[in-house]
Amino acid sequence: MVKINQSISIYIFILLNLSCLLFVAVATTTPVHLNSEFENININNNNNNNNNDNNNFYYTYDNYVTTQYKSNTHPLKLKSNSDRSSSSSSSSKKDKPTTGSSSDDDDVAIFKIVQITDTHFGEGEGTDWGPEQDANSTRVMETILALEQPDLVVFTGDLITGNNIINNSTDYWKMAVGVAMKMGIPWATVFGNHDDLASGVNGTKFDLLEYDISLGSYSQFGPNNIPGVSNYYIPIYDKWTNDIEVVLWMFDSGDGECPRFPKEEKEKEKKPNQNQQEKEKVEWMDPSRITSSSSSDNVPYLCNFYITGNQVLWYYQTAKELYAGADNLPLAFAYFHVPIRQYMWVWNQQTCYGSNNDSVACQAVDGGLYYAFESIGDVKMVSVGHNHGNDYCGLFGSVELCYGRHSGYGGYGTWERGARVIQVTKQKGGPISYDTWLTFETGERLYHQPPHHPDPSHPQQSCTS
Ligand SMILES: *[C@@H]1O[C@H](CO)[C@@H](O)[C@H](O)[C@H]1NC(C)=O
Ligand SMILES: *[C@@H]1O[C@H](CO)[C@@H](O)[C@H](O)[C@H]1NC(C)=O
Ligand SMILES: *[C@@H]1O[C@H](CO)[C@@H](O)[C@H](O)[C@H]1NC(C)=O
Ligand SMILES: *[C@@H]1O[C@H](CO)[C@@H](O)[C@H](O)[C@H]1NC(C)=O
Ligand SMILES: CC(=O)N[C@H]1CO[C@H](CO)[C@@H](O)[C@@H]1O
Repeated sequence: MVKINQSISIYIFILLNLSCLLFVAVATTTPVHLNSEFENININNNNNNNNNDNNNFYYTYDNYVTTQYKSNTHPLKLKSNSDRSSSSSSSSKKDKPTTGSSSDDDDVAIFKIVQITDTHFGEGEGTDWGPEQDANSTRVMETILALEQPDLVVFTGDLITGNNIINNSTDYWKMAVGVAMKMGIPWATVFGNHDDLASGVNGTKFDLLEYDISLGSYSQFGPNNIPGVSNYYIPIYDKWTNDIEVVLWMFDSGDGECPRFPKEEKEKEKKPNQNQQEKEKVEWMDPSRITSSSSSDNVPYLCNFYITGNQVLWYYQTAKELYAGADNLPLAFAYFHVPIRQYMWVWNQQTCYGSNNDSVACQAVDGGLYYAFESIGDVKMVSVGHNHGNDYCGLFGSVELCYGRHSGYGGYGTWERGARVIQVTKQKGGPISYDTWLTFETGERLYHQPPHHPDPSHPQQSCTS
């Protein structure tokens, strides 16, 4: 690993906090090189005898894209009730609240997403309570997915507790996504901080994503040269025009282990009392240490401990390209695991809806994602996991920041398990809108979460860890 010295770390920190300014630069200059995190990192150094850290390398995201793993490409589309009843006889209309009041089933199309978060399968491997806990999490998903019959399930991280798993991470991964898989419901995943900490084989993020894709998911490998692995987007198409109506932006919020390092390798790198400064750096990965079975893919992935400026730049540029020439921006949502710090600010400053029974354990550094959302203007709602006691939504600027609902019996907390649902509704030729609610394992739905007004005497000052 290349050591980034402290002065450079501070420099990086300052640059990242100037991300607003960087976006102004992004908007006005081409080509774009946001290289601050990668200065003094020599990407092509496979030769250990030539360990020169001082070659500047300008790293742009569009150099390398992993293509050998074929995600599910069957297009996801908004569907009308008649599309549903012809494809599935069990789907009952009364379970699907619609915002439209159209008398014609074919004039309204809907897309429903259930967010499952923090199931923590495998937490109790080798215990007597572990299998029961996992069976409980499976039951929660079975209940909620049978009730909601969504068009997509998004898993927002901590599907497994990798750090407690000895050998078979992929088996637990399959338990997590298996309910959706068995029910024939499309699914996609992003990583949390516990998904890649397993010992032994098949436990790295790279392995898990490869496995997830092999099972038929809509997950994708992000570009190889931006930090993290699960950085991608999913387009959802209009039923009538085939235009992209909805975009889901998926981000790898990092932490845990590095994408391709098994735990044993990474343990050697860990220092006691890893301080904030060290956490803020982006680490280099030496391809010679990759032990994944997929090491034929010759470009490494980088570690990350938050959503970095380069991931933000990837979003910004990809969105610009995707939307170039479009009359209207699609409606977009973003999913990731660890909240950005605007979650803390929105609870401090705005009336929010729902509970904050944890503090907000937000990302230690702001890579500028929120400002990029505002700048592009497509993302109207973000939903995360990570803090099991939190399920609130609050409007910060023009972006609704929401938590999902702890879905698993794994992980801390005994708050009633549930899931957040987002339902998009479009009238034929008309506007598109969305609703969100919580559905619990009891089958109850909560459409209007209780308001919480800001308490200026007790603001949360910084992200808890
Ligand atoms: C499993 O769920 C049942 C019913 O909610 C509960 O009583 C039990 O304690 C749970 N067991 C574990 C290990 O989570
Ligand atoms: C894990 O795998 C290793 C090597 O394949 C094996 O020696 C060990 O017995 C396994 N442990 C468990 C708990 O299955
Ligand atoms: C690792 O994954 C491969 C391919 O998915 C599988 O054949 C193998 O059994 C897995 N190994 C373990 C120990 O789970
Ligand atoms: C994973 O391995 C452990 C230890 O061998 C075993 O007890 C457990 O049943 C396995 N889990 C699955 C899902 O196969
Ligand atoms: C167990 C617990 O602390 N519950 C609280 C969670 O947050 C809601 C909303 O702020 C409170 O009403 C609960 O008492």
